[in-house]
Amino acid sequence: MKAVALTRFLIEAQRERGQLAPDLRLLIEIVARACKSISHAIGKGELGGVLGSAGSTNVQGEAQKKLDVLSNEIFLDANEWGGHLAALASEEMDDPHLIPHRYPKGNYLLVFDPLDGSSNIDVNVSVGTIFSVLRCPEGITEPNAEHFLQPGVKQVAAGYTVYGPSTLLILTLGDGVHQFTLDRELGSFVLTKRNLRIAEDTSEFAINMSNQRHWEPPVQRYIDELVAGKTGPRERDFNMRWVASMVADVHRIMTRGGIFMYPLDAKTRDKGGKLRLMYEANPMAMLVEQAGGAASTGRQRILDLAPAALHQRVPVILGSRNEVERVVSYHRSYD
Ligand code: AHM
Ligand code: MG
Repeated sequence: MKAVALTRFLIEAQRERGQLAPDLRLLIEIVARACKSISHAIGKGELGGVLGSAGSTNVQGEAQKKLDVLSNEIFLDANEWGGHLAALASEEMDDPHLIPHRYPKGNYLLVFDPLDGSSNIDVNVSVGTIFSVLRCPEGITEPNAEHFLQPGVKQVAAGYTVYGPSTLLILTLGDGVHQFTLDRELGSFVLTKRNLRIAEDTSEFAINMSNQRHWEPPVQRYIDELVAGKTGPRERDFNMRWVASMVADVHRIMTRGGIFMYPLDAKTRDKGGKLRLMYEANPMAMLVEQAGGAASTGRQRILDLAPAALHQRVPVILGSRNEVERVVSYHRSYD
């Protein structure tokens, strides 16, 4: 079978299924190109002089790595001139970035985490980029943060790239989830899996166990039952994996099922959780639901949340549907 490059996949989606506006196709192609540049910079590692701290902090008070800053710049440079965007917002910028006046403005808003899992960069473990595409409200030419505050159900596309042993792009345009692998020689993303599906059941979970003492009772109960194994109420053994890069942990679930949790706990309660709604939870929730899984805060479907702030944090529980529903039912019985 002939390899299908991302460009062809997008053109066919536009032509055959009529589901893709030309400016959205351009947007996805430009995002993919930016991800290729990030992949290239990461691949150079120590030789590129890009490892280590940038000596600055972002809006959330987190220390920025050189690659956080570089990846953010790559995204801005790539996306400014195409005429497809009205503005961009990212984990690394306090406020939305408007398209400079010298370029035409488009109909979409792009929200992204340029380099997720950046604590893993210096130890050569997988990191990634997460992005979400929203429509700019009609008649708005100078969008501000408020115009980005749309619930996740309004996303028109979402995706992530994993910079691992190979670089993968996982994409949804609201019609299933598809995987592309970067062919480094050709410099293009090639379709390698259509319609990823997350198994409804699983025996694998991902959570930072060092936070156990801080969890709420429903999460304590759920994890206690899993680690009790064959002799516990679940009557089987569960395995645990935690890469500490959301993209890598979610990608494992996309590939072979599982449940990923960054629940509310005593450490993050004041902030509302650890992970960010707009550029981490929402795009991942859209992808997971499109692949047949579920995504909840424990109390609410993530995609239904009405965001109150650009950098808002939320608890995240996502993956295999039956496990997510079980955790949600435990929350219900304690609340
Ligand atoms: P980042 O966007 O600053 O990299 O933080 C988000 C990351 C996620 O990728 C990951 O799930 C989590 O933080 C890891 O947290 P922990 O350090 O508790 O393992
Ligand atoms: Mg992140």
